[in-house]
Amino acid sequence: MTISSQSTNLVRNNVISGNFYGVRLSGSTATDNTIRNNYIGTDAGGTLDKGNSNDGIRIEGSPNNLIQDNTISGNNNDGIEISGGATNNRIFGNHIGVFANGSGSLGNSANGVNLNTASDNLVANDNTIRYNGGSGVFVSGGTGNLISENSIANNSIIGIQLSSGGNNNTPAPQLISAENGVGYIFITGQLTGMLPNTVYTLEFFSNTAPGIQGETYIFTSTVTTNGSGSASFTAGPPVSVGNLTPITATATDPNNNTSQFSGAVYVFGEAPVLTSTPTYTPTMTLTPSATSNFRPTPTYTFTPTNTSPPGAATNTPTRTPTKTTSGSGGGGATVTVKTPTPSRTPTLTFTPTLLSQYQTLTQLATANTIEPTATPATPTSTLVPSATLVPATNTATATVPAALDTPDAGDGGILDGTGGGGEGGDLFGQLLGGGGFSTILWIFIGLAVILLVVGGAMELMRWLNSRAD
Ligand SMILES: [Ca+2]
Ligand SMILES: [Ca+2]
Repeated sequence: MTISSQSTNLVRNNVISGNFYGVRLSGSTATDNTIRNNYIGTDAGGTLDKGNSNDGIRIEGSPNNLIQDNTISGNNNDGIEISGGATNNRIFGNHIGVFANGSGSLGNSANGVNLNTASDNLVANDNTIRYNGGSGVFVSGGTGNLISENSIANNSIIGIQLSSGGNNNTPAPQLISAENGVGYIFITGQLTGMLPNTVYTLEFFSNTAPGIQGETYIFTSTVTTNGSGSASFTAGPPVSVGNLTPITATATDPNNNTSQFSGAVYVFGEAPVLTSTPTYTPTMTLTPSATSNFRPTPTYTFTPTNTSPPGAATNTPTRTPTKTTSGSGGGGATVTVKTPTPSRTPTLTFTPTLLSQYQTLTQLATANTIEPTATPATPTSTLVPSATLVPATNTATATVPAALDTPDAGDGGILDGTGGGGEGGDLFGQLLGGGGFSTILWIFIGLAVILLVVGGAMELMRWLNSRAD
């Protein structure tokens, strides 16, 4: 079938097989045609190779056409070739190189899609491009061809091949690692040789087999290059895949120049469990304002900033702010500062007064004055010093003179050395020692008797001598 220089045709629900080209659009005025839901190169069951002997669909310089939801398999050249500078053609949701049901190998002999000096076309939105004899998508010479969110695998060369400046030969990302997390994979990589200071869209794919292809689209993120056209990136696609799953990626610049697929990295091991670490910025507000005799309860507000890596679960901060106040008072005493809680909330009461019709406006205003009936509670905070004063221990010893002997009822006050009724003894007894008094007394008495006897004897002898004269 050839549509030459004709527009707005609809080719739908046909089996177009066994021809030279399946469908051929030719000329710049062959625009706005739609080719939808046809089997091109297969049998009516969509599983047998009844390929056209050249391309399944060939567009030669014709812009703005839509190729959607077709099965284009088994053709003996490219599945689709767009050439001659054709622009703005859209290739959406086709099965290229597989059975009509999307699985099974029924490749076209050359590329799945061949963008041959064609620019600004779209190969996007869930095309399946597999088992073709060349590359999945071959871009040669044109630019701005967006290749996005397709399933591209099992093609004989590579998934996306840029040639002859196609898509400006945008370099593929370089994946460095992919680790398995819980419900996500953690990918690191870098861009080099890209446009400086440019935002690139990264698309990530998982694969069931190694290769430079992209079988299952899983994630999109963006990264901005520096002034040297380089950037490092991390990504955390929230998907679960098995260990050793090959991961690949593409990069697309803002002008829709999509790169080739990167080489694969293999998901390995288990990434650390990513937990967010919220950063708290505490602020304290006092409502109402504190006064000299009223200290309101502080109200704390925490503003969390989640710093989770991409793909990690977002934690909800649950921390309850606390406040600890301590300090010291004068003299080293420890002071506990108590924060009061207002025990009463001022309320307003309003008691309307029934007015007579003769009251003035002034009276009316006075009668309806709203007065608060409660006042803020007396503050309950006190400064409680816990230090106590401990008197010093007095260690001086006083010398107390002994009491003089005093008369007592036991001995009538005589200085006889004996105590009366528990007295320790009179002065005479004390000087002499109470225990030796009677012995000394008796010595005196003995001496006196001796003196008396001697004296008497001398007087007797004098008398006897005088008689003898
Ligand atoms: Ca064939
Ligand atoms: Ca071709």
